Amino acid sequence: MAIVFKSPTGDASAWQPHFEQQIPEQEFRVYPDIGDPAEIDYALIWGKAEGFLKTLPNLKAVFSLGAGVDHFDGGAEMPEGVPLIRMIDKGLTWGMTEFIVMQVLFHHRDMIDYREQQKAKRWKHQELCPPWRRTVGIMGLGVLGSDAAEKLASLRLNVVGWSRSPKSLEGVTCYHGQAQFKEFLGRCEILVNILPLTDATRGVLNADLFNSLPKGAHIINVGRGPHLVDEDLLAALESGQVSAATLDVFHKEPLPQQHPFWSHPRIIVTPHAAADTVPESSTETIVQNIHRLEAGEPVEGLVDLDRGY
Ligand code: NDP
Ligand code: OXD
Repeated sequence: MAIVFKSPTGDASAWQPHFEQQIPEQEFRVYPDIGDPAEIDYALIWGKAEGFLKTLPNLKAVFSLGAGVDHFDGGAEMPEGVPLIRMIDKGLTWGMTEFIVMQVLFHHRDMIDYREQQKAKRWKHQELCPPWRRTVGIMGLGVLGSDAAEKLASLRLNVVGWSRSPKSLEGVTCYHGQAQFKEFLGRCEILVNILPLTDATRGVLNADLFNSLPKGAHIINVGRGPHLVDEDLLAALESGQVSAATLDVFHKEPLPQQHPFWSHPRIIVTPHAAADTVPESSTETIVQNIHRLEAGEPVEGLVDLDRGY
């Protein structure tokens, strides 16, 4: 019985001791040294699986090492009948909330202007906006978006959120579905995108969306690069419809050297660093799910491959 770890960026040695301690009956193997493929029960995957999963004849489940599962190409990588389970990890959730809160406050408190003013050695006090007069919108009220929304609401910001199905969150006005999308957007002075990348959400951050926001809105994209139509954002910044943006994710990562986002004065670029899965805490959730699977119980974070998240 063995678990195989495959990730182009993750450090297997950071995970191995936690698996060996928490589930010693499963040998921890690191791709490509997988031994006999027939002995592999579970796969821990980040990045493209590149056909590997279909070479494991007795695979019981696949665990994504991240919350996003877009790298599984809509399930094309998955062997028939094997469940795909996404990452739900308190370390990842709290890390994402930290990043979103930090960036929302950065935009709310005019830091992008102060950054430019400092470069020009200009002393100018921007007019303060009390938090209850600032509306922040969160697109995606799942595990990550809902935690961030509630924490932002606790700072007395006026928080609205949007999801596919109806939600009820303390201190947050919740909208759902296409029918309520425009009404939601019309309120968002700072808009955070934390949607999963699916056929339904690709390109959602486009000219039409920007034009539906209050003039001068700020954008924070921590979902995925292909949510954003890059040239539409540049045009919206040029016209002043969008005032500034924080971008953590990109169509191509690393962001190519010649990309205009790097040097744009109104864009903050971070290298897909908003939040990381924490091996220590996430091993616990994976192991709990393995025990649930073995007991025939429902798992947490089961991906609906038709829906794409
Ligand atoms: P969840 O599956 O828990 O939540 C997804 C949310 O998006 C749900 O509220 C869902 O609605 C909503 N949603 C999905 N499709 C639509 C749609 N078509 N219209 C409206 N709402 C929709 O995901 P997580 O919160 O765990 O993660 C979200 C994403 O964050 C990941 O997929 C990943 O891309 C990104 N991420 C980025 C990181 C970074 O470092 N930048 C780190 C980790 C994750 P409903 O609740 O109704 O299903
Ligand atoms: C994730 C990510 O999806 O880190 O977890 O992007």
